[in-house]
Amino acid sequence: MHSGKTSPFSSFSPADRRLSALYRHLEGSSSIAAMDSIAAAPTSASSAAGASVFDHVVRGPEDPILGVTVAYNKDQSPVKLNLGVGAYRTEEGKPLVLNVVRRAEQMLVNDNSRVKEYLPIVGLADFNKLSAKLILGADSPAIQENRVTTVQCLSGTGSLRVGAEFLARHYHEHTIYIPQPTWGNHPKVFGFAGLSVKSYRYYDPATRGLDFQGLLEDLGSAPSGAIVLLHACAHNPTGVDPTPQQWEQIRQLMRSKALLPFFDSAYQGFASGNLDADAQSVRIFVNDGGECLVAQSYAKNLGLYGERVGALSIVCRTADVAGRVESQLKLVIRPMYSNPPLHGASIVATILKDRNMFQEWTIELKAMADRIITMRQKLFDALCSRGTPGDWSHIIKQIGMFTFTGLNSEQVAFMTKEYHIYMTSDGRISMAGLSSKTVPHLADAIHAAVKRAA
Ligand code: KET
Repeated sequence: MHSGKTSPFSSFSPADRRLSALYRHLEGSSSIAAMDSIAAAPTSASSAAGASVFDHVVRGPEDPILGVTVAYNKDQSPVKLNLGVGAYRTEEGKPLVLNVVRRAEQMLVNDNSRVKEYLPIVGLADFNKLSAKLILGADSPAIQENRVTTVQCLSGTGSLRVGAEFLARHYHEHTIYIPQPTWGNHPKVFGFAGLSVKSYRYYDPATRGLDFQGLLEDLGSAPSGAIVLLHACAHNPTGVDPTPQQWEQIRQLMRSKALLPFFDSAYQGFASGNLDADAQSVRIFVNDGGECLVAQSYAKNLGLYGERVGALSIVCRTADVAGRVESQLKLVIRPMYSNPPLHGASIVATILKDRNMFQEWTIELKAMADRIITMRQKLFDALCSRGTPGDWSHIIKQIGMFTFTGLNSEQVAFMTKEYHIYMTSDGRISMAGLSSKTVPHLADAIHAAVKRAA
């Protein structure tokens, strides 16, 4: 929870408001180092010839997630293992391009009628329609009533950011509640957009499960109208999701207090292997007729990481409101990046619009989800067979791409130094980066780290 202290930024330009919001969020947190590099001011104008006008710039820290890959790439060890970033690897440890994606790309390349003109500001129309259908369901009343506006954005992150910028400009309440813990980029995405970031209790380290009581209490005492960030499924980093009954209770509480849901859907299909099942949380909120925002990413479920394909949908009360909201989203997007890239969205639209290709995708997606589940079992078994102290059943209970191991930052540092295993310092491991061959190495490392501390 954050205190109400005032920030050092006293003027009111939009840039200052953003810095101020970010300052309030970072204050007292370990990310304060990041702030240093923003707040440092030049001590004097560079007068000497050759001195850089950027001499005052302080080196910023590496990103807590993407920086793990930077460190991994520098390691020369043949046994090194990257379990940091959430990126799917095959049993051979290689990145995977889905067959259905290769097929779609081939079709696009062979189609000589295709040109490279700019897309509209809101992106590819087909892609937007199909993305809304994918997350809300083909029979969604909100879609049928034309009260959803969808804009193509730069993957999940860009969709969150565009949504945040829109809310900062056009929504009356500027406080957003994010789960504790959450994806490390959330506070920065929302803070830099000018929103004030607070957290709600989510994970209970004692049970390694949901702190449902804490969640209800914190959302129950949030100011009416506040924005609430919800992970649609496969919560990152904990792998802990509310049950359908708990979702229903969250919905009732949020609607009774007019809290605005902002769903982050980065793992649709990865939690259960089923696209519809993983969209249930969003659908129960949309089916009650209320409003919400949804950021979708195709990075993981279609393996389109570097293509940066995603969508922001805003579900409104009426078609008229949705039309006006879209007109304002265009004004947010145009000065940011003008319009989104064509290739990735064309791949997605090609697959979503063809029944056979869609079917092929669901099979490949299920195979990825199943391989991750198999890795959970193998790691759990490997720790049991080593007699590693502690209860490791959370490895098989948690869902999605990650296991939140409960290992502390010292144990993680030990595993990196002695075993060349790379992961985020909060003890999260990407199960998608693991293979049958590398499970024993990871289990040895965890075993040694735990025994060492005992
Ligand atoms: N939301 C969540 C919850 C999330 O885990 C990620 C990515 C994103 C959004 C953004 O994904 P995009 O590539 O912009 O579509 N998470 C992984 C990668 C990263 O940190 O960028 C990760 O946690 O490893």
